[in-house]
Amino acid sequence: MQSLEDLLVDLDVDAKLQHVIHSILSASKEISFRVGMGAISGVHGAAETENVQGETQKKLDIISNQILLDILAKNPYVRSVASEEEDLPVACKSGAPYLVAYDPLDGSSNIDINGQIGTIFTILPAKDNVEDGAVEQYYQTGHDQVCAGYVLYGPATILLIAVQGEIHEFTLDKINKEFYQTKANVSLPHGTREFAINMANYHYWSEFYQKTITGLIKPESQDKTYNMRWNGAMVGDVHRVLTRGGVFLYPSDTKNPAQPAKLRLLYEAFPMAMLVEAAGGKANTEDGSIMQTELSELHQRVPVLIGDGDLVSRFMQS
Ligand code: P6P
Repeated sequence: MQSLEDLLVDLDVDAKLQHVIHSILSASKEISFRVGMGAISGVHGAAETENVQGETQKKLDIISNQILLDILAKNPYVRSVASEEEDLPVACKSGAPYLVAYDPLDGSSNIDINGQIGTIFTILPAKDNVEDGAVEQYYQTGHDQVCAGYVLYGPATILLIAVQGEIHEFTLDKINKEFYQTKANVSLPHGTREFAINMANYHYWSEFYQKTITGLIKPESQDKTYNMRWNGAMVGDVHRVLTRGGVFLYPSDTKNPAQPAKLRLLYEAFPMAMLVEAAGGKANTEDGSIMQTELSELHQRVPVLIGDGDLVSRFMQS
């Protein structure tokens, strides 16, 4: 089986970008170990702090964020890092070519129930006409990403990475701590009748969404109805969509008028959009392509419709 190192060389990925990718994955191996130890490592439960999102931070959120920060701050090719757990970007190596943005532990409410959680990351080119640590470094579009991926901490630790227009799956050998390719050129299966959405928000959706979801589950004819899955962690739901098809939806809602959308554009929607489009799927906000959307605020939130193109189109209100 091919190692990640060999794949990056075969794809002629810029050597400095390879170095940044290896730093992120080195951190993910440490996070995978900590997560795998569960409560024994004393990292379950909530910390006494809130992040910029106003969410109570889990101890493992903070630990994972610090592991990534420590490693990336030492990488000579990283100019700045942005994290879900940091209010502002952290300036690293002045003049370095790349930015890294990540959600260190997506789905952290699943930690204490031994559910799926994961690290989602994206790598963007740094800008020379902007201060190294400025938020404006990240005011780019999804198409500007040079690499994106996630590391899913489940029964296996699995990496999905999109780079040079390709998307590949790797699995961590926990004995020799190397990632080996387990799926080349991942392709999203089409026609799967499965959707992921938090149905508890039903009464806060637009009428269009209510009708469209009802249309999927109303038993007009048994072979036309859909099944539902909801993981509570985007990383787990998107991995299922990339593996067996279907669609993941987090539409806007009126539950909290101050926050109509939940998922973050920079370190959730952008990387997942790059992965899913590389696999032949579609990734939209309610206004259009995620990859064509330009970030205008570091922790900006957007509605997300991602997966099988036919299903994504069905949820786009023309
Ligand atoms: P809900 C996790 O906190 C997250 O950001 C995504 O990973 C996940 O899909 C969503 O929020 C879960 O939201 O409505 O189930 O709490």
